[in-house]
Amino acid sequence: MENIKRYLITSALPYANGPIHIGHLAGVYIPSDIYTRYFRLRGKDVISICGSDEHGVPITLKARQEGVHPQDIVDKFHFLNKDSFEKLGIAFDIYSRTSSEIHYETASEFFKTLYDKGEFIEKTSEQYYDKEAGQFLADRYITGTCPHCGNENAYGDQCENCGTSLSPTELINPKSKISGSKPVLKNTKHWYLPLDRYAPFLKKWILEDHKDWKINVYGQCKSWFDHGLQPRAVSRDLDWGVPVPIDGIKGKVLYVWFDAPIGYISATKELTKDWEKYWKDPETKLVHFIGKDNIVFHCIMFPAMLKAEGTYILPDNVPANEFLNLEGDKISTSRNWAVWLHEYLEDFQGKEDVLRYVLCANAPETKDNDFTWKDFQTRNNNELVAILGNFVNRTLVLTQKYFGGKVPRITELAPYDKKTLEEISRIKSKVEYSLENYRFREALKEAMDIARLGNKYLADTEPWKVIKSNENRVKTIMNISLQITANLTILLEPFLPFTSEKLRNFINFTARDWEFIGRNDLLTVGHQINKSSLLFEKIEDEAIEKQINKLQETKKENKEMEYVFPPQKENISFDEFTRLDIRSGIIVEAEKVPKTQKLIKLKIDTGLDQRTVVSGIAEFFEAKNIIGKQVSVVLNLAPRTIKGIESNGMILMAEDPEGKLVFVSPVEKIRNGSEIK
Ligand code: B3M
Ligand code: ZN
Repeated sequence: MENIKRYLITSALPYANGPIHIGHLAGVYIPSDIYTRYFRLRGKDVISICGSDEHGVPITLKARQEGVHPQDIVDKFHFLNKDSFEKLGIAFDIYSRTSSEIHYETASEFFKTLYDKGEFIEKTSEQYYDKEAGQFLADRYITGTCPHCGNENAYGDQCENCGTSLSPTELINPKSKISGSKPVLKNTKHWYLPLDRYAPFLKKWILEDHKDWKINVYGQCKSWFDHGLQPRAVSRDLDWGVPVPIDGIKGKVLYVWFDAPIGYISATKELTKDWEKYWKDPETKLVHFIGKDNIVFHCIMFPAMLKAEGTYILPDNVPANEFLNLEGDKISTSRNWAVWLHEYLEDFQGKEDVLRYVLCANAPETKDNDFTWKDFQTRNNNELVAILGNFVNRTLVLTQKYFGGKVPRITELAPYDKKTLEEISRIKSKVEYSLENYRFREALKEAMDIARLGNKYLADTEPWKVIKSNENRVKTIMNISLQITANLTILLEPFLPFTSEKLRNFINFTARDWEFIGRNDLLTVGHQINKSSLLFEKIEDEAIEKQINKLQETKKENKEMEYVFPPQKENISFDEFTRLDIRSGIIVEAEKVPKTQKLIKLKIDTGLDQRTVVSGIAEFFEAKNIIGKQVSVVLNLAPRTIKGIESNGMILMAEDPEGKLVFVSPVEKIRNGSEIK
């Protein structure tokens, strides 16, 4: 750790228009928290910055849909997300928000500095304007037909059907999402950050000076350079956001991706009066934790802004993760296809570290990965319970049983004992290397190797057998096992802070200094450990089935929502309708038609007669269960022979998108033969 005096760690500011889900956690917040906790344990000067990203079109759209003010939306999710992060042990030093006053001041000042330095290009261009709503339309406020695939619900910036990125003027039959009217093109002035002007600097800074960046990040930046950087608008025609701080300018705000990264700076200002030490001293190491969809903003746009402003440091690394999927499908807020953190905390109280463990072990560090509830259960039961929990439990129980909970004295160290103790330091170095290179999955696995080491040591030395013949030997074995346990409390803290705390209480141990790892005298002879309980409990199938059923329900709801009902048929005249003769009737007999899946032969009392009707409802109804049911019957349908049976008429059924059939019948009992019209 060359001349680094302090660490400034930022985590992507989640949009305050929805809850936090496991994709956010695996991609950004768990790696960031592990990294922060590690350097804190090493006694470094570390600050971890996060907060809500509260501007941007999605928030205004959601507010409009819900008929509330954007501030109501961001207030709801700012506090929900802040609370959820705290409960998961994500230890930010501050969780601020970009609707704060200090952010408005900081972002406005930042913009003004660049504006006064003449860093922006001013450009007037034609943009869609909604005359009815009296406002310009941001890309997401315009829908129309995609010129590439004909999707009629393409957005002004992208067609989600074929993935093509679009500009609003490419849309066929553009419509405003605000008033539904056809927008008109109108001139409007905006300010642009000339990214092309900073390309030479950015290319050298990344492609030459940061070859150490993760390949997925480095590769994406390279492709942006290969395509050539273009000036990027830093203002928008919106009324929700940081107003453009130029005299006489109204109804324009800073583009959300200009103001949000400045949120890191304003949050730091809010946290400490020494904020400039962190943001302007080259001996600060700045690391941005983000998801891959934010790479261009954190590696190109924000560094260009910082460079143009001239007094800030640039990030040392941006270890972006890829995406986490859920049960084989993309996580999606709009389709409610997610495991929401606040719901997890409700359903799995006391199991915060299980989620931290699984999401770290499965983190999409170099490629997209998949979260399944089965894997969640397996890792808890086969790793946390069976390895870590088992080792700790045996160590503590045997120490209580044989030595009344007091740390026994080592009498004589065998070569195997020495080798085991030496292994701890070797593992510690590997964990350090992995953590400092943002390889958190690897670091966690290596940290768990200490629990594997302890488990193997106990299995090999079998103190429960040796106690009968050689108590002194068992004293040595249990002392070493307790030292391993004490090492684990420090080593695991970055990953599993709740478990580490619990374990420290079990062994009545308070040290939290990373440098202590590797020592075999952390617990002195005679030290009294406390009563303990199980570190982890098995997760049973029903807990997992409940979650999987919840997702199945969501899938079904999505299918229903996504289902496009067939359009209305052509109009018919009233005379045509009156030619239909529909009566109320009762099913008096019903029997399945042999050798068919779907058919039931019905005898219906229509009030005029008793007639046979063959109906394709056998997949939904047992013949015997529908006898006596009141139905609506079309009498004057020309007779048809179905499977050799003459069917005279048809009963009315309703069919839903999944093909489920239900009877259509007058809600009250009524005489057979009553006309339905
Ligand atoms: N609000 C996160 C996202 O794209 C975005 C990050 C801002 S960090 C300055 O979901
Ligand atoms: Zn398309």
